[in-house]
Formats: sequence, structure tokens, C-alpha cells
Amino acid sequence: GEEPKSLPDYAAWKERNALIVHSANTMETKRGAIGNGVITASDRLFVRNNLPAPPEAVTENPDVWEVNIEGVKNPRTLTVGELKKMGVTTTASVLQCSGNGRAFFPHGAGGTQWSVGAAGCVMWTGVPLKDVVKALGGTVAGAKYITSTGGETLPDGLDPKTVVVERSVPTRALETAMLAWEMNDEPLSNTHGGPLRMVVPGYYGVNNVKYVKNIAFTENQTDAKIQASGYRIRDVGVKGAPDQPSMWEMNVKSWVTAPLTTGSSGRNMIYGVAFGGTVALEKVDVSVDGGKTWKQARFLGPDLGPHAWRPFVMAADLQPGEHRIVSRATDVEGNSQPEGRTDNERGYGHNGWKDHGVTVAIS
Ligand code: MSS
Repeated sequence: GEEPKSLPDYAAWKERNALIVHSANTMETKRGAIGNGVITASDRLFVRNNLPAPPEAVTENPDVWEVNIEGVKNPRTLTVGELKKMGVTTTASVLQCSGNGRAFFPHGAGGTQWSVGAAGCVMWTGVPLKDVVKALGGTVAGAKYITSTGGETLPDGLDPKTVVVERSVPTRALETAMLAWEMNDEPLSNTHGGPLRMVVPGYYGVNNVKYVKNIAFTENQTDAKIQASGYRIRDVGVKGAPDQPSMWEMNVKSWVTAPLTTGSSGRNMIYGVAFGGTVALEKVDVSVDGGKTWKQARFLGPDLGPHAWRPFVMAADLQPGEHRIVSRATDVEGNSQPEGRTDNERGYGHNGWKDHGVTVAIS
């Protein structure tokens, strides 16, 4: 077999046994390591870097990190130290890669073959972006997007537009967006975007720009490749283009986390996690017969708000034999996970309940 890959230096503090290391830039949480907690332990949280992370030294003195704010009445550069005096809030939100579930697409969508573990629920502390905007006199007229730029040093010899992590989200996200310097009650690590990260609750991972160094309120979306043609939903075989849907708001989703392979007959506790994206979750139904019959599961632990996930549990009496266990979440607006998947070139946004199930042998 293949040598198990070791953790890259910038993520060496992670719990190796809880992770599938796809590459030095992509590590996912094993399905069996997600657990039943409301918050994902930092050392188990997935990692996805499109570029090499900045040197760890940037997090040694986080308060001196600078972010430039443009597209406001009084544009200026602010340090993290200054941001800390402008306002503060704490929010739990699901961080999920756009390609989580890509491994289930039969056409072999290119990119990291994430199963379910490119996701976690994280507690962020930072300043609401709208407090910052208010302090700088409000946004300029005509601003339709919030454009955030990552602070990585770009590789030499390449057109910066083709590599920079720069993402635009609609200004409606200003209601909940924040600039975070803490994750899970600790200073934000370099691995997850410290000293400062743009957090857009309910939006796919890619919009949560790490090491954020520039925020601009703009009339147009950035023409950086990661925005213009990357992270766009299109049919298989079609190239990315700005007129296709961008990976912004997440859809309603859930999956089973235990049992995964085997069990003994009689009473079994079936566990999983579920979230609604930008819409709060209403309920989760679980089926132990592949979707023929459903029963509502019970949420576990406290409700940490509309952007957090909710662990769930359902007791089931299982007879010997194979059981296909699936879960289906519904949000408060009545959107439920579909049975199937929407095939798309890059394998984004998969929330179909059928593919996300598990087959368990009961003896
Ligand atoms: N940011 C920056 N700066 N860079 C990079 O690379 N990536 C993305 C986000 N942000 C990046 C950023 C992605 S893509 C994701 S998912 C996320 O991040 C992740 O996170 P963590 O912390 O986990 O690593 Mo997909 O949609």
C-alpha cells in the first residue's frame, strides 16, 4: 500500500489520526472523527489552502497585522489592535469547502476527492464588518460586492490574477460578515487564517478569506480567476465563466457519522450532523432502509444559532443484515436535501441524501 502522508509543517499540530491527508494543502476530517460535539475541535478541523500559507511568524504579534479598507467614505488601513477596539461578537458557523462531497460524483470531478470531512462547525470571535464600515463613514454609493484579498506571498513568474485568493460576495452578506482573530477561544492559528480572517457565516469556505489584507466595497466582482471562472456551477465539460452561479450561500445538508460499517443487532444509536447554510435548520429525518421509511431524529446539545450545525441522534432497532442508513435535513423555509445530486463540472455543492448514506452490516 501507499505510505500514509504526514502532516505539512504548518499543520503539524493537528491530530493526524483524525485526518485524511490528501496533500500538503488539503486535509479532511475522517467521518468517524467528527464526533457529536457542537463545535469541531481545532486539531480535527479540515484544512484547505490554495496557496502556500504565509510564514507562521505573522501570528506571533497578531495586533500589528494590517488590513486595508476601500470603498468606504473614509478609506484607511487598520491594525488588528485597532479593530479590537471597534466592536466584538462571537458567532458559531459551519466552515465547509465548496467541493465537500466531490468524491460522490461519478463523472470524476477534478480536484481534491473530499468525502464528508471538508467541513466543521467553528466558534469565531471578531468585529462585525458592519461596525468597521460604520466607523469609516459607510460604503460608497453603488457598492454591490465585498471583495476580500488573502495575504499570501504570490509565486513569482505568474500573473497574480490567476493565483491570488480574492473573493467577492454580495453586500447582503454585510449583515453577518465579521473579521475574526479568534477561533474556538484561541488566537486564530496561521493554519486557519491568522492573524485575521474574513468570516461570512453560511457561505462556502472559499469566501472566508484567510490572512485578509484588503477589503474593498466594489461595484463589480473581482476579475481574479478564483472568482471569475473558479468556484462556478456549470454542466460537466463546460468551462467556468462569470455568468454561472458562484459558490456563495450554502445549501441544507446532513450526513451520518456513526455507525459507519458494522454493528450488532438490537438497539443502535445513529448519529450525524446537519445544517441549513444561511437558513436555520428545522429538522432531520433518518432512514435505516435506504429512504423507504423515515423517522425524525433528535438534536443533541445547545443550538448555537442559524449558522451552526446541529448534531443529531436517533435510536433504531436493527435486525441482522445490511442496512442503508441515510439522513435528510430540512431548513425553516421548507428546503429539504434532494435525493439525487446535481452533476456539475467541478463537483460543487453536493447535498443529495442518497450518496451521503452509509451501508452498515449488522450481525
Ligand atoms: N484564504 C486564503 N487566503 N487562501 C486560501 O487558500 N482557501 C479557501 C478559504 N480561504 C483559502 C482561503 C478555501 S477553498 C477553503 S475551503 C477555506 O479557506 C478552508 O479553510 P480552512 O481554515 O479549513 O483551511 Mo474550499 O470552498
